[in-house]
Amino acid sequence: SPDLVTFGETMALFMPANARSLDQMGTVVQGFGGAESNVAIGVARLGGSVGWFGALGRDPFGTMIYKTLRGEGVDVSRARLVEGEETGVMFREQVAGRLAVHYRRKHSAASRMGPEELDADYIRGAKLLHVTGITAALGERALEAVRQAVAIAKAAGVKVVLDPNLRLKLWSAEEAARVLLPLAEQADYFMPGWDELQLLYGTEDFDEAAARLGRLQAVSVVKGVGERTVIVEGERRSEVPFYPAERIVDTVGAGDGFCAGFLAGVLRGMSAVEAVRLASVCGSLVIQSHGDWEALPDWQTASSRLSGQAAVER
Ligand code: KDG
Repeated sequence: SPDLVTFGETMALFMPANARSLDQMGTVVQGFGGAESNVAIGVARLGGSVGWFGALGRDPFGTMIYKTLRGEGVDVSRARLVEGEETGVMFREQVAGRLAVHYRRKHSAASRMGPEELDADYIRGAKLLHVTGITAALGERALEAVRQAVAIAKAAGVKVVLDPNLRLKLWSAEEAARVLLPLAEQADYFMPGWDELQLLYGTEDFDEAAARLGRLQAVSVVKGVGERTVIVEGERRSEVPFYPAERIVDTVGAGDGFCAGFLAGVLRGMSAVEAVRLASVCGSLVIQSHGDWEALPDWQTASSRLSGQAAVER
């Protein structure tokens, strides 16, 4: 098995060119995205061994996603292209400077996923299992798959990473809290954004939230507390400033890039603080260009940023 295993829904993505809104006609850019596959691509580019699985329709979008993931070096041996089913689709647009997302995923192959998608030995053979609140929000059966995957991992000593990835178009903050907080109790790494944690815990007081996190067995990595990341481990707190971005083009995928950098760092044996530094470089590169994962760095690029050397091309 790969060192890191993740699963979820990956969708075709269409965005109008030139920051147009979708109620106007014009040229559209085609790509794809999915939180879990974004993480997988990021880890693979950083030299990590990673597998992604999930159900895709056997249609042009599923094929595009499958081939591209494989080309990026992600193990897709457990992914399925399902005959007669459809790959989910999402659209993104800029409306008055704000990003809006429209999903067409209700009847997708991935939203029908259940525990039968899991290859228990594949999970048992990994070092880390990455799960997100998006997969948990797809439906009862997908949630059951998440719970079973976590149980399989825990029983085998595989570390569990939980990124809540709250998508309020899929469920309410209350539903998310009811499902995700018990999962956080089982996680070894819990990676919420501060905005997400406020919704899950129902508090705007960071000290109160940190005290709750400190009672988890997990190392919690809270992104975006001001311009920094706070790592909470029991009573201990460490802070790492965000790596600066020269310009902000598209923030979607930054959390996944961050997660990829963090997990690649953990797999390389880095401390949590070092892994967050790497994570922050990856997040910063993602927000400086369009798309969820296209700008994710390879190891050489990331490590030269980390060591403060500007990459010189000549
Ligand atoms: O984190 C980025 C994801 O939101 C995006 O790629 C699409 O997985 C996705 C989702 O469900 O919103």
